[in-house]
Amino acid sequence: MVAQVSFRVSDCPEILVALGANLPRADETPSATIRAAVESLADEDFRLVAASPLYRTPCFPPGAGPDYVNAAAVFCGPDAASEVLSRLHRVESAFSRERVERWGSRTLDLDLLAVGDRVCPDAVTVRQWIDLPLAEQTRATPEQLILPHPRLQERGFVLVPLADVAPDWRHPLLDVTVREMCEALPEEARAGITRL
Ligand code: PH2
Ligand code: MG
Ligand code: MG
Repeated sequence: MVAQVSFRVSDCPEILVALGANLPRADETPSATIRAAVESLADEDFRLVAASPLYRTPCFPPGAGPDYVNAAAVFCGPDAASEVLSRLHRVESAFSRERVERWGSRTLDLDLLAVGDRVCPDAVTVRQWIDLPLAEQTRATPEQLILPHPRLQERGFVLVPLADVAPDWRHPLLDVTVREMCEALPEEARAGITRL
C-alpha cells in the first residue's frame, strides 16, 4: 500500500529571512539588489509567501558605514536548515558579496532568522547567544547555526520589515510575537528607519 501524500502550506516550515545591502553592486542600487535577490531565492521548492516593502535604515553600529536598505521575506521550503542556508549562501555569492569584515558593508547580506519554531542547536546554547553582552557580540561568532537568530529581538532594521510579513510568528524561547518585539523596541532602535 502506498501512503497518500498531500501537500499543504501548513506542512511547510515558515522560513524567515532578513535581507540587507549598503553597497551598490555593478550598476545596481542596493534596492534593486534586494528585489532581485528575493526573486532569485524563490522557486518551486522555496516558495515566496510574502516579501516586505524596502526600508532605508541607519547603519548599525552607528557610523560604521552607509545606510542600509533592509527587507524581510517569508518562504515555504525545505525542512533542513542546512539546505536553507546553502541556498542563501549561493544567492549571496551570486550577488558577489565578499565575506571580509564582520558587520562590514556589503552588496548583499541574507540572514536566516528562523525556520518555524525550530531551536538550534538547543535552548541552552541559543539563550547563551541571546544573553551575550554587546561588547562581546563584535568579537564572538557562533561556529554553528543558531536559530532563531540570536539578535533578532533587538534590531529595528530586522523587526520593522519582519512585522510586515510575519507579525504573528512567535519566538519559541522568548514567547513573544514579532509584533510584540517590534513594539517593545527602544526608540533609538527604530530611529531613522524609513519606508522607501
Ligand atoms: N547588517 C549588519 C550590520 N549592520 N545595519 C543595518 N542598518 N542593517 C543591516 O542589515 C546591518 C547593519 C551585519 O549584517
Ligand atoms: Mg549575514
Ligand atoms: Mg546581517
